[in-house]
Amino acid sequence: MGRNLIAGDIHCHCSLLREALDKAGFEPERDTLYSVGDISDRGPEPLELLRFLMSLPDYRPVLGNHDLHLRDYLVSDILDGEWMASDGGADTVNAFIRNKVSLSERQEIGEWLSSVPYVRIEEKYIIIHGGVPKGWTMTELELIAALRPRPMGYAIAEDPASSPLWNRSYLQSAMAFEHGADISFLQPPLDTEKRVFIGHTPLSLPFISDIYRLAAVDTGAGHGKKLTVMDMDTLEYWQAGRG
Ligand SMILES: [Mn+2]
Repeated sequence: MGRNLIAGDIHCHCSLLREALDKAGFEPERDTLYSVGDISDRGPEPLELLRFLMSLPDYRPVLGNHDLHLRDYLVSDILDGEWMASDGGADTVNAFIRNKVSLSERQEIGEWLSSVPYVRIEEKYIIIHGGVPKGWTMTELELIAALRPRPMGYAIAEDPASSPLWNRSYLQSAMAFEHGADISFLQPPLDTEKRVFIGHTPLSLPFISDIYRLAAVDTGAGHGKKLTVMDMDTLEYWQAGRG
């Protein structure tokens, strides 16, 4: 049996990912790699990263908010203004143009991104980009896990299906609890034995809460800091990058 590893928000840092995976002793033919979303934007190697991830025998991502923008560009030619101006979209789009990515590869990547779920629920793990929205139970998460993003999914900004990609309240509650807040004032832990893995919120170190069954693994690779790869069972982790 191979190991199950999960990467934090990669943000086009293919070299950092490969360095962290090397440190972890990742064996692509044996191990499974998960990621918490936001593979897109901000980093230097968008095409290299997409090609590497799509070549892995067992890669299991979820969508991040940045990935929805890239997917909408590749599938529907939607160039969201805010994404282009301030979220790294312009560099990502330029990389596709500069690298003369063929129409067929562009379609292939778009279709592949369209197959990536918002939420992934497995026997021992739940993987979500942002977190569990307030008031949501396993029932809502299971419904969203069965959905695939609709065409122009990002353009429908109020689409409740995308709210787990943006949520931060679950992490904030878990952190407040670990700092001594009374749990009765906080968003309660999800009623599950599964471990919840999230990204989206850059932290200086991975954050673990046993009460919330939570592991937050974004350590800011998209902001010039570190990329974390974590063993999903032992919670041991390896990092690459500065910061
Ligand atoms: Mn994000």
